[in-house]
Amino acid sequence: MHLAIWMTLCMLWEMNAIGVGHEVHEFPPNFHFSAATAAYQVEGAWNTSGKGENIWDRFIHTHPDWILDHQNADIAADSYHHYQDDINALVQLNVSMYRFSLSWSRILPTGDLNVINHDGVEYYNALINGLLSVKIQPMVTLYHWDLPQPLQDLGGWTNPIMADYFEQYASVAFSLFGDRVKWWITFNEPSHVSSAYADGHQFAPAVESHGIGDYLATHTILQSHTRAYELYKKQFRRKQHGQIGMALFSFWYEPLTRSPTDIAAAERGLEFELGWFANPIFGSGDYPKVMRERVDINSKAEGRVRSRLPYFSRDWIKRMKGSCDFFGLNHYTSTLATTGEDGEKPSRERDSGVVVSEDASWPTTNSNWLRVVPWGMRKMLNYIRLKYNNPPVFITENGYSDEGQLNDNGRVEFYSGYISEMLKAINVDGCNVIGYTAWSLIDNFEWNQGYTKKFGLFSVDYSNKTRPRRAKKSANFFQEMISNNRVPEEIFELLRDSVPEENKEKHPLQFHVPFRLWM
Ligand code: PNW
Repeated sequence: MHLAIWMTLCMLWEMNAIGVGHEVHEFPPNFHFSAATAAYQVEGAWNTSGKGENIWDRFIHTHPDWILDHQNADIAADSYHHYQDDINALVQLNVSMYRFSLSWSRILPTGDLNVINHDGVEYYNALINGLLSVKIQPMVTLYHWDLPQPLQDLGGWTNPIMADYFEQYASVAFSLFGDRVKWWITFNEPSHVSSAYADGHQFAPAVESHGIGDYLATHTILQSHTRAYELYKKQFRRKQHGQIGMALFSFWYEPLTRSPTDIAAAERGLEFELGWFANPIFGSGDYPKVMRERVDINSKAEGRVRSRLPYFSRDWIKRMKGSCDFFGLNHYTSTLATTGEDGEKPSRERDSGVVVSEDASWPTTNSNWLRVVPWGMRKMLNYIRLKYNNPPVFITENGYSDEGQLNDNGRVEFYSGYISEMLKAINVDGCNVIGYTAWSLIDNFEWNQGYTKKFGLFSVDYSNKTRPRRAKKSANFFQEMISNNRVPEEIFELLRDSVPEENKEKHPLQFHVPFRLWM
């Protein structure tokens, strides 16, 4: 293109006069807004109407002391009986989608196909039909951490046989609900599922096998996902026209300093957390190269005869590559990265050679792992755009934790900041983000933190038997933002330059390629 024309176009772009056809603080056409929950965290009814026991039921009932407030989720927000109140809350929010998960053991109490629990199936039918009747699309997660206990008794995700069970469970879900469900997520945050086979009693099933159990679990999960994806493609897609993704969790890793070793540490941090799953699915089809090299070397040095990181056959690499229709991203926060040795021996943490820390200036929340770092969202999205060839990204979780007050200014600020940064990633940088999900619709059971951490746009009165839901200030903010299809300009203006100048070239995969959209 002629240089003069090119420069004029660049200028016009910067002035927002051309390009995407809408302003920087506006959402693109057909953007999806959603809010999320997960079965175990909200449903309750843990042993009623034929539901089987899962690993979280077992974990909590045998070790109440492993939960911060010694509470359980036997009743929780009782969505099993009050799902209509959840639907009403979604209507009030004005979202076009609801992300929830199926409880495997509510549908298949033994985990296997020998028993199909009619009441469980009817519960999800009623929820799905209720949503569709008010024009809300269901986005359904098949696995949000609640494995049927009988399958854990066989070794859970470290046993490759689980891929058979998962494929069969997925086939039941597609057959029963796929006529109405068009958005599927196979696994929620598989890195956390696998960590539960490494870190002992943090999460169910509380296996302690760091640097071994977690790598094995991931190996099975990736194959389970791929088999469900292939099954859908072969048997269901032509009729049902749905899409399948995975919801991957990642911190943004910011190099501690500009030194090449810190930049490399940040890259490794991302590869060992996000790339562990994203590289097999959206990249080369295999684990990240740096992971393969480091775990192989460490395993050898430990005198092992095989690498702790299992190998995929060439056939599996081919099958996994491209096995998602969209990239589900659960992003909450950032961390600083430097090179060093940390964590148990052996462990994924130690294999990564990354030592993380927090910047004391980043505002805290009620969860100690979660600090408010809105610009990390923009960097995260741009990293995915550049690393994995700009796939369609659906933000499947993003949210803020406090004590549950209705006047939740901290949450409003969090959402304004993160959503503004997402809009910059879309409208300025050209990231292909197609939807955004708030975690969570309602205050719920926060795993080993019990009810001490609240993420909801709506509060739940746990002292009342009917568990009434009440809109917080953030719910009203959301409702307005969606109705106006934009983040309020005054808020956006404040955040226009929220990436500190000195941070801008810290990472080699930095963004700012504003012309990609229309080239
Ligand atoms: C995610 N961490 O979990 C889950 O998908 C949700 O079920 C959960 O309620 C939500 O985020 C908020 O925590 C996480 O310690 C649990 O870094 C722990 C961490 C991150 C995410």
